[in-house]
Order: sequence, then structure tokens, then C-alpha cells
Amino acid sequence: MRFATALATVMAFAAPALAQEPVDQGAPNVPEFEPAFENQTRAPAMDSGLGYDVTEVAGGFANPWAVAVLPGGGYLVTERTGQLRHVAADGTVSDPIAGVPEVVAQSQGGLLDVKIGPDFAEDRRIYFTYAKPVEGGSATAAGRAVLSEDMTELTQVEDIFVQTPGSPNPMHFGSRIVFDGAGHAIITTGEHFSERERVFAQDLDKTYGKTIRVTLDGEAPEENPFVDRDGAIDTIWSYGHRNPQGAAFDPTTGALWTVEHGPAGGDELNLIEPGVNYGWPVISYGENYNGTPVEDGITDAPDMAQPVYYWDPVIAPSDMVFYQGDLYPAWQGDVLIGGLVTRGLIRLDLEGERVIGEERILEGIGRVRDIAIDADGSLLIAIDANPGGLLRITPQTSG
Ligand SMILES: [Ca+2]
Repeated sequence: MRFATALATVMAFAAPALAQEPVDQGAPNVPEFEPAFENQTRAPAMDSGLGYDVTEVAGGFANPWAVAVLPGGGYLVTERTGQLRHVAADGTVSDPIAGVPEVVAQSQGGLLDVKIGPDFAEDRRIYFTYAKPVEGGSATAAGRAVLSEDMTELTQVEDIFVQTPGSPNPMHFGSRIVFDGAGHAIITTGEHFSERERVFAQDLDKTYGKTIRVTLDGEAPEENPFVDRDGAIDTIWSYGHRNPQGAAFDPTTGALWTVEHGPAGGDELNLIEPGVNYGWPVISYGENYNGTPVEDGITDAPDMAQPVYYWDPVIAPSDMVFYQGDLYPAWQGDVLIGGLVTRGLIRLDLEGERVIGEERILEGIGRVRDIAIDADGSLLIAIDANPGGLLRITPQTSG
């Protein structure tokens, strides 16, 4: 596949970047909403001036949801329909790996994230998230297991987190799992979409619309913010989220960031602090899909955190990574986000805790469901389709 030629042609006719113009993205759903500070939305457009070579590492996946890079080469890929597969460095795709737990593969549910555990070299543990069948329907769960040396089987499969209560709606599972490098996992959860359930994002006795922090064994660390609060669930780290599907620790600062889906407008980039309320559904920069206000139609309230950045119209953010690698020297430390609706990548330049520029890359390539950085610094993206591919993106090397 070669997207580079067409892109290079477009770039040849592009006007020089105008510093203060935002990305061309169409009219907002809610034009009356004003950002709380400069560059909270529609930051100045950036242009990397790069062309890209796109190659297919492997294809034929059934709605791939996540890709993880194995140390020493090769990948693990989840298919939302419930299969975990090994992809060899040469692109050979395995049969489904045995031992994956039963998943609710309905609507947005299924087998979701997969990550290589922080101690994989010693214990061969991988971590994954999924829509688990439970009383009342389904729930976001995070599990771990030991991956056999031949990559064919999971053993010692156990949950380290199960959302409560179960939901009849197989929607908004959130479901990214990331590690802080100090023995903890962060798991994002959604609020299952319905008007009845979305308010649970504000409830500390339910794990809807939360970031969850547990040890790698699934215990609640004693320093979690609500451990000493009666009636609150000890694993909650932050709350008031809608459907956060992307999360990453900034490798230079150690800070935790997430991206979450808004309704019509109101996708958010958030800097996560323990115990903080991120507002959904009380405050939002979006509106309901039918054009009515979300709750009271307000964007700020006391004791509720503002997003660092928001999008209206939406990008539909999947995962996010902080770029570190050799192939894109100008992107070091930048945030790359998969856009399901923009069908491409979004790059944000951060200065401290603020966004100072935005770029859209490879728009039209497909519904970018996951993004990872390979050992050589190339980008890996999973395209949500059936069949969907695992693609590698490198800077263009020839005209
Ligand atoms: Ca929010």
C-alpha cells in the first residue's frame, strides 16, 4: 500500500502553515460553548512536512482492537470477537491463542486491550481487558495470564478487576490498561452509554466512568484517594469520565493522560490526578446526539476538572501514545491519538500541561482502533474493520 505518493502531491500544493489557524475540521455542534482557556480547543495547525510509507504487517483480522509489541519482535493482536493472535515478525498470523476467557462480543463489547506485562521477561504475564459476562449483562474486566513460550496458550488466567454493577448495555467499556512502572495498573472504564447509567460516572460506589488503579495482583493500593471514604470503591483513581478508550503515561514526566469519547462534540484529553472529578455528565463540551443539552448544558462547575483539550466536532479518540523513537525526530514527546471518525491520526504538541499545536495525519486510512510504537520507532496501527489490518507507518523514503 502506498499512501505516500498522494500525500506528497497534496503537500506540494499546500500553503505555508499559518501559525494561528486551527486544523480545518468543520463547524462545532455547540458553537455557543467557549473554551475555558487559550488553545483548549482548535489549537494552531501544525504541518510535519512528512510523507509516509504505509505497509501491511498482517491482515484479515476480525475487528482488531489492540496491538502489543513483544520484546524481541512480533506482536499480539486482539480481535473484538474474542480471539487473541500472535503475529510473527514476518507477518505470519497464528491460530487463536487458547485460554482467552469468554467475552460478550456484542455491540462495543468483546476482547479489547492487550499489553505485555512489566515483568514479562521474568513471568511471561500479559494483561488484557474485555467485556465480561456477569449478572445483569456485561462489565469491563481486566485480566492477566501467562503466555506460553510457543505463543499458543494462556495459563493462570485471572481477573485483576471487574467493573460493578453489570450493565444490560454492551456499550462504552472504556478499557485501556497501562502501567506506571511502579507496580500498578491503570484501567479505564466507561459508563455504558444509557441516560440511566451515565450518571453513575459521578457515583463512587460504582466503577462506571472511572480510572481504576490496582496493583498487578488486583489489590487496591492504600494510597488510592477513596480508600478511607465510606461507601466508595477503593480501586477508584479518578471519576466523571464518559468513555475513555485511550491512556498513556508521559515517559518524561510520569503523568497519566487519557482521551475519552464525548457525545456530539466534547471528546477530551485529560491529565489525570487522583481523586479528581472530570465532570461527565454534569459538564461537557458536547451535546446529546439528538441535539438536546447534556444535563444542564454547562461546560464548567466547581470541583470539576476542565479537559486539557477538547474537540467539537469529535475525532472519536481510540488510544494515545507519547512518541519516543528514532524515525520521527521532530515528534519526541508529542501525543499521537487514533481517530475512529477522522479515520487517521491526530498529533498534539504539548508544552507542559497545555496543547500548543495540532496536526491531522493520514486521514482516510481507516478507523484507527489502536496505535503503538514498534522497537524501531515506526508506528503500528490497527484498523477497525472486518477484515482489518495491522499497518506500519514510516517516514517516506522515496519519491
Ligand atoms: Ca470532562
